[in-house]
Amino acid sequence: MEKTLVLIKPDAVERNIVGEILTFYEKQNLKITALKMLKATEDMAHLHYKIHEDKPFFKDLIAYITRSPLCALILEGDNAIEKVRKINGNTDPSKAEQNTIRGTFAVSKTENSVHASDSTETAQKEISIWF
Ligand code: FUP
Repeated sequence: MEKTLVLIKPDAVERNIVGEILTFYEKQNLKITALKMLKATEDMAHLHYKIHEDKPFFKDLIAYITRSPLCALILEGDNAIEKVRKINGNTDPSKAEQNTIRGTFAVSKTENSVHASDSTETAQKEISIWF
């Protein structure tokens, strides 16, 4: 059984679509084993997005992720990391398939509704940031 860290980001919480997003995961047999809502601090945001600190979009990304509450969750299931990234869809909503979360809800490349870990190593690191 694999674990992954998911964030339901501020744009989604602001638009009252947390429940609809959780349903995407639950319907695919992923188990929610931890769930909390919080407002990300600058420190948490910097740790989480450290890999992007030199990118031109970094400042906007930090401002966005800290602007209002988000939901952090741990999902567990067979092949959870790959499965969840597939359910989330492409980072860029204009490239995301229609039946994915981002294809359905994302506003832009930055305000793209959800985050999910991309490896077991990242999942461990991200779980320790948010839980
Ligand atoms: P993903 O793994 O799909 O979340 O995508 P990336 O790791 O490539 O990007 C992480 C986050 O950086 C995205 F969720 C949003 C942000 N981002 C931008 O804001 N602008 C970009 O051009 C690319 C990524």
